[in-house]
Amino acid sequence: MLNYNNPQLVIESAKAKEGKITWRSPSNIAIIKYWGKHGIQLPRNPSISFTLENAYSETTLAYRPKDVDSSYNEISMNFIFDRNPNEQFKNKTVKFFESILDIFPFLKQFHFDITSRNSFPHSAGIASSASGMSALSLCICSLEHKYFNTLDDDAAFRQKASFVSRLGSGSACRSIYPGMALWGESPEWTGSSDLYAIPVDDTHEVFKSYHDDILIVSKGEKSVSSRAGHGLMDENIYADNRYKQAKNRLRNLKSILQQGDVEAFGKIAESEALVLHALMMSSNPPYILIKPNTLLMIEKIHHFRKEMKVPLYFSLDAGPNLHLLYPDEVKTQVQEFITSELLPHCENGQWIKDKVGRGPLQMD
Ligand code: 2P0
Repeated sequence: MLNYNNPQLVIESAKAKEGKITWRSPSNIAIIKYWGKHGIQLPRNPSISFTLENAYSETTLAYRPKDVDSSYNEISMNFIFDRNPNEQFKNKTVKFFESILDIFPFLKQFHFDITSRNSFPHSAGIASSASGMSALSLCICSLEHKYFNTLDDDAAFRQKASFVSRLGSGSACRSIYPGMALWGESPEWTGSSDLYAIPVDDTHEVFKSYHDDILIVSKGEKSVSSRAGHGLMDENIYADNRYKQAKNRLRNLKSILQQGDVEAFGKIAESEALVLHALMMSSNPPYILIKPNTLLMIEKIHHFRKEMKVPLYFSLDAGPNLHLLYPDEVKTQVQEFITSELLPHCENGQWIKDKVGRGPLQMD
């Protein structure tokens, strides 16, 4: 089993200097969903996603050697989110740093000032743990490389960044790669692993410029967190069949992606979204994250697809907002439909035009 624990990664105190590292890392939308986990952030089934372009987090990790009189046993940091100190994010990040000290013992040697922002509007109901945790993990891996010259090879760097991101938030491990990424062991995909995501680049051209427009149905805080939602899968009576279904779908998806079959792809994406929410509704206690306007727009999308014969399909994350998936060649027609038919049902008419992206970028 891959083990990144390394007690050697300690910096000679005379060599520790101050500096900063910035990464921009995108969110992603799962086509086959990860829902249910075990052990230390291990998925119950493999998942695959599109990495997005315009919905991203940008995180700066500023570091300086700790003062001589401060404790070397504690993580020391401030966390600024959207220009304001954020205690909730700070506490979450301190816990995350503590959980990866065996991998990065040098994290105890610095004080950190972490500054982060999202490109998408604050609390727009867009999953930010994938972009936020992947951006932070990339910064930490860059810091390791800076001091120890360990991660020169791009594939090794990304694999470690994906492994570390997974420990912060499962879905974050897929954001490390451009295009599409697969997380979880799947016999058809060579090199796939439960420990990190791998890039999926042998897809048909049509999927390399796919659109994912995000329609904001509600910006409100979710009533049940994803962490709690994953936990409820342990007692869900449909869980075993669900895990089997996801594995089978991933098997079928390989040829669909290679052949560019947008209809078969869309059918799977839509069913995955509905199954995800059905699992929530069949949890104990049950809960519902979609809103009346989510359903209203789903009906309009189905009607438009049938009448116009356009391969427009939807997905959903763990929330009420709709992700509209479609190939570039129908962009004009679909965006006209969104503007005239769907935006009136969005909160403040808000939407984010997004598409398959280039993956994370180092900014400095
Ligand atoms: C996914 N989601 O595959 C699924 C589908 C949301 C809907 O993984 O507890 O924030 O941090 O590992 O990754 C969201 O849950 O959960 C998620 P943790 P995460 O994208």
